[in-house]
Order: sequence, then structure tokens, then C-alpha cells
Amino acid sequence: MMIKPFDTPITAARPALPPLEEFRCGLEGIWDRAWLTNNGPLVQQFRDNLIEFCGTKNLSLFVNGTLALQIALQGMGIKGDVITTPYTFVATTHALFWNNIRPIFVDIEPEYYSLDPAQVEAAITPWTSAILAVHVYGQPCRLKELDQIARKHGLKLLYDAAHAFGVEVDGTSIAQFGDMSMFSLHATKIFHSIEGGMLTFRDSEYQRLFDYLKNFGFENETEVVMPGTNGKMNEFQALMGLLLLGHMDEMIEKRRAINELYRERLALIPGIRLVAKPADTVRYNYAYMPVEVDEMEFGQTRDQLYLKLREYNVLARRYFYPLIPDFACYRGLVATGNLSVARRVASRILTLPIYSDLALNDVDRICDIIEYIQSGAGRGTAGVNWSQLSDPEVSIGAPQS
Ligand code: T4K
Repeated sequence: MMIKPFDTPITAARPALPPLEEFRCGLEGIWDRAWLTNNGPLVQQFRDNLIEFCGTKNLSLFVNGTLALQIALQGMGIKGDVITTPYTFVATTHALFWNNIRPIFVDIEPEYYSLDPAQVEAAITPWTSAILAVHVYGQPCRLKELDQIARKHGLKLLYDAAHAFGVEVDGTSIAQFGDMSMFSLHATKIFHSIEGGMLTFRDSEYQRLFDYLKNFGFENETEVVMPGTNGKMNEFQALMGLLLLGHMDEMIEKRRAINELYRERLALIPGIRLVAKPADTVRYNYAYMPVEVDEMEFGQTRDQLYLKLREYNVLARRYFYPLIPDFACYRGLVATGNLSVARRVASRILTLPIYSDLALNDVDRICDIIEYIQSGAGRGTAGVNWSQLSDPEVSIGAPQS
């Protein structure tokens, strides 16, 4: 049996959008007020609603997640070495470098791919000032262990929670763990404000500091109290976020159903390893659909499957490959421990399409295609150009169309 490719590309992510009429209505308000940015009324409303949603009073909004993280590191006075993960989006490391902080990469644990606490503790030196951990794919890090280590050694504990909006642990928002968490509100995320970033933090002293830093350091019209930058969210972003926030439960539920169908179908395909289910204490957000491809069992490499899927118009992604210390700009510059788990995962990982509007029929068809490819029937050449493997068009971060 032949399987037909999708007529139009099925991308790894696709932004959720509110009804156009609602957005249009909100735009009319923006037009009437002619107030577009600089802490406008929608940004203030959005912040209030997020405070309620996250159950934390300390919260600051930004134009994007990367700048939010850079500003957090700057405002919190993090210096020297920071222990972090090599298995993340490159922005995590960039934010450290932009603050002249040296990332010390340590290995991840194999269950949910977050920092391995034992490796973290072993890497602490007198120069270590903080731990920057990532809730990869929205799965919570080893919160308790990391917290204990940070307290024991007097280190700041920072979370890159870019993927983790809406996640709860024991009924508490993930935004309430650690000294600071950064959430990305980018269009490709489960919840977004087109572009956007959010910081939540324990110490309310940081609120004023972050507000200065994202607004050029202005105290008032004539006084600048510190060298700030421009990290402000605008009204259009806030409007999108406000409209989508009301649909969080619905969006998570749709993703849960998609995740469940994938899990049911993929568990039967040899060589496809599913990531462990979230712990019972976790309310997960189903942000991504990562699988590991075991070359021996599957009969093809992860990259072969990745390219083959593209022929069927299924644009899966390899989040996160290559590892950060393997990018040209970081090679040789940073200290690394033994990263064997991270290396293995990066060489096997594939993130399959997941977004709230993805039809369950399409999920079924994606699984049929993977099954077909694995069975050998779908392994014909059918236009595959294996040299594409080194083609920047198909490398991470490149535009897909
Ligand atoms: N820390 C972590 C752990 C992160 O994952 C990220 C961002 C950050 C920090 C930084 O946060 P931000 O500064 O971005 O707020 C995408 C996102 O741009 C990025 O936000 C995200 N992580 C990263 C994992 O993914 P690309 O370069 O892979 O995106 P792109 O353009 O290839 O799009 C991905 C898929 O989404 C494609 O299949 C196409 C589809 N798409 C994309 C956009 C922009 C759409 O259907 N519509 C759209 O509007 O980085």
C-alpha cells in the first residue's frame, strides 16, 4: 500500500490564533487610544491576568524571551560561571554570553533530558554563581534536587522555562520555582503573544530593576539610573496574549489528545522510543512531541527518517541538535564535562508536529507514514537527496519553506 504525502506541509509547530473578529475588535481599541507600546493599558492588563494565572505577584513582560533572560541575568548580577545544559535552544547560552558569563555545560538525565543534579553538584567551583536549568519540552526539571544543591552552595537557581507555560507541579505553577523563571511567548509556543517573554521571580526587589532595564534605565523624563536597553512588550503582542490566555485549558486538552494518539500508535513501531510520561504530580502542557529514533531497531538513522518525512510533507524538527557546544561559535570556547547522555539524545531526537489545531486524522496519517518508512516499504529513493543533510535549508533554525 502506498501512502500519499500531505498536500500542504505539516509543520512541527503552528501558532494558535484567536477568532479574527476578537483580534479586530481589540485593534479598534488600540487605534482609538493611539497608544501602541511603552507599558500601555493592554500590557498592564495582560500582566495582571498572568499574575492571576501563575499565582505569583512578581512578574515582568518583555518583547521576547531571549531579551527577558538577558535582562534577568544582568539585573540579578549573575557573574563568573553558570552551570547549564548543552541540550537546549541556543538562546539559553547566548543570554549568558551577552552578559560575559561563562557557561559550564554538564550532562542531562536520560528520562526528561533536563540537567542531571549529580553532575551539577560535581561541577560547582568557587567561580560558580548560579545554575541555569531548562524545563526541556515543558517537562519540569529535578526541582527538589536542584533546589537543595543551590541552597547548600549558596547559588542562584534560574529556570529557562521557555517551553513550560501552563505547567503545574503538585497544583503549583512552575513559575513559582527557583529564584527566577523565563517563559517564551513566541508564536511557536503553546501559548504566545506573537513574540514575547515573561519573567517570574521570588524577590520583589527585582521588579523595579527589571522595569528600569527594559526601558533604557529611565526613572522619569530627565533621569536615567542605569544603562538599560529596550525590551518592552507592545500592545499588539499583549492583545494576542490576552485573547489566547482564555483558551489555555482548551489548547492543552487538544494537545493532550494528540499526544495520547501519538503515544498509542508510536509505541507499536520498532525503534521509536517515547519520552517518559509526565509524573502524576505534573499537569503537563504537551508543548512538544519528542521521540528518539534507535537506528538499529528502526533500520534507519534519525536523519534518514527526518528527510524521508519531508518527502511526505511532514516537517518534523531536530530540537535539540546539534548540542550547543558543537555550534561553531561555541566550539572550544566553553568548558564541558562528559556529555554522553546529551550527545546520544541529540543524535536520536526528532520532534514531531504538534499544535492544538492538528487534526487527529493527520496524527494518524503521520504515524502511518512512520510505520511505512520503518517497514521498509517506504524506503524507496522517491526523490530523496541525501546530500541535503548538510544543506543549511534543512538544518535547525533555517526557514522551512
Ligand atoms: N530558551 C529556549 C529553551 C527556547 O526554546 C527558546 C526559543 C528561547 C529560550 C528563546 O525564546 P524567544 O526569544 O524565541 O522568545 C523556534 C522559535 O523561534 C523559538 O522561540 C523557540 N525557542 C525554538 C525552539 O523554535 P526556529 O528558528 O526553529 O523557528 P522556525 O521559524 O523554524 O519555526 C518553527 C516551526 O513553526 C516551523 O515548522 C514553522 C512554524 N511556524 C513558525 C512561525 C514563526 C509557523 O507555522 N508560524 C510562524 O509564525 O525557532
